[in-house]
Amino acid sequence: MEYTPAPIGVEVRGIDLKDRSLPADVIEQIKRDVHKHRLLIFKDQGVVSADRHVEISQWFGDLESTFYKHPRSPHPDVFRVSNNEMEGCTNVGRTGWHIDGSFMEKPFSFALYHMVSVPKIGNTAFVPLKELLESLSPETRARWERLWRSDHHWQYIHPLVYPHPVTKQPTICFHLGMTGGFIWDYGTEKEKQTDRRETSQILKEMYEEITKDNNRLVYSHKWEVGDFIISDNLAVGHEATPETQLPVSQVGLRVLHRTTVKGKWRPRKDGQAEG
Ligand SMILES: O=C(O)CCC(=O)C(=O)O
Ligand SMILES: [Fe+2]
Repeated sequence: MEYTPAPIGVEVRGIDLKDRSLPADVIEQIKRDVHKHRLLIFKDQGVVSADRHVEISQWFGDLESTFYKHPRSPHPDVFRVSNNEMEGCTNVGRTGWHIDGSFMEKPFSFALYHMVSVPKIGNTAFVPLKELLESLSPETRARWERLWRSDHHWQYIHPLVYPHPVTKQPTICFHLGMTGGFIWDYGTEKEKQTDRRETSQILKEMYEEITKDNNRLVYSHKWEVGDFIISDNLAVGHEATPETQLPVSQVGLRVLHRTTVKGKWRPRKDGQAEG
């Protein structure tokens, strides 16, 4: 296996994920390195079958699927995303920057993406969340550290900023398009919920911080045939760029297969890796 640094994460060459006899130590290295690099971009993988995609995903734990099962989905645990609604779910990841499963008690730990039909354009954009936090002014960082966030159904309230349960690096649990609101200083006597106006101001501020200085922090991945990406979902934000929705007549068919690995941890301020 050879690693070449990418703007976030690494490109990986010299390994065939389709090979069912990969040695256990190689698999262990991949599992370690996805936390270390956060995005492993495997090149030249050809077409990875849905069954194999699921098997690779299971190296990381049990799978969990919360999405709409499109009739063309090749496996119950494979989310099929497309620019043609006959082929897969459209408009996925277009409501704003997010991590997958931010609305759950335990957001997904990993997401694995494979573009089985590559369009001319239609990038997925990624942002490293530790670097995002480190790029904030001390005042903004201090404000974000005081915020807790709820999903759009007000089911789970998570700290916005917390230590990643495995790497202990600071990270963010968020979804700019599916947030019910924020609570300042949750659990203290200063606790105060944001109203709709303040909620949208905070979401706008987060958007501006992610995309500031002409997207300095953003890595926009241009998909090539054979790309297979494993991401440490808790450490990296992402969004589907607007071009992902361009019609087949203009950019060709786009079909993305995605799996998600069940989260093991509730985000916690104290970084304890437990329920
Ligand atoms: O279509 C894409 O590029 C990404 C969509 C997305 O957010 C996801 O699959 O989780
Ligand atoms: Fe997503």
